[in-house]
Amino acid sequence: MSMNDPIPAIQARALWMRRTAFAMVHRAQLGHPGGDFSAIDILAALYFGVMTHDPARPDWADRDRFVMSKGHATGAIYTALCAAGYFPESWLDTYMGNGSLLNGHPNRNYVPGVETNTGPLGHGFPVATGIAMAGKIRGTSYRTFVLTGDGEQQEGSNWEAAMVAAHAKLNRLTLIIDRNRLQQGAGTEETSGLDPLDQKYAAFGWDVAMVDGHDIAALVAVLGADPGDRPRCIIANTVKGKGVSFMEHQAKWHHGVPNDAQYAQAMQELV
Ligand SMILES: Cc1ncc(C[n+]2csc(CCOP(=O)(O)OP(=O)(O)O)c2C)c(N)n1
Ligand SMILES: [Mg+2]
Repeated sequence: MSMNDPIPAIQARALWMRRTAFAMVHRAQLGHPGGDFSAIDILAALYFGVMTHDPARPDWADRDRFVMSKGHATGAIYTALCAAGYFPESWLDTYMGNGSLLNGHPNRNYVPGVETNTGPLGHGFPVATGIAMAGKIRGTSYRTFVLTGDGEQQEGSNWEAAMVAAHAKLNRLTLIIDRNRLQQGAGTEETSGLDPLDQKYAAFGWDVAMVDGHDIAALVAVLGADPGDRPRCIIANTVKGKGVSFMEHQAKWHHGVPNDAQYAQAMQELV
């Protein structure tokens, strides 16, 4: 089935995802909330406004595929899959606990809806390229979406995928880059600069678009647009920690976890 909820309904999903992801991180005292919050609007737009998928049939052959290449942001992918109905809410309470199916990085053998295991940065995009190539060879119509971090783009394997995807004209492949300008401990541009990312992908033969990564209507429009004849790269300008004042643009919230007072403050702001 195709999910195309109205924009306010998708915004409500994104709010629930932020609150729920932060509750999971608070309970577990583990996680990557900064990167969860920069990605959540993108995932909400994909799962509830763009992709054709059926939570009752995670292995349906014609489903659109989503690969969460920035696999550390499990608060984002698990809340999206749960909200869509891939698994019950009670699973979220077990996040990163002993024996939980919801590990710190997503495992396709445990979690319905996870397309491929991710966590080692630089792997998801090449795998998604293979998924898109298989679809093209078989003449199928599914689309493949993949989300990488921006720091993740420093891994060389991404550029091998970018070359082959353009060479093979994988027009049903869409790469989204979560351009929050921060990686684990510092800014991307002071670590190993990426700009001008748009010109780099254009030079590799990709269609390139820029979008405000927190504008759900704009995300649904650009992600849902007709694929055209080349692979598409969407640079989503985002804010790491988006939605919580003391977390926004702060590298320390990459894998920072809240104490009780910070958690309470965040819940007051996320309304
Ligand atoms: C190959 C590899 N090296 C290092 C790490 C540890 N690590 C996890 S997240 C991260 C920073 C990622 O930054 P970015 O891609 O910008 O993600 P975001 O800002 O969206 O959280 C690092 C270094 C990893 N998971 N994989
Ligand atoms: Mg980043």
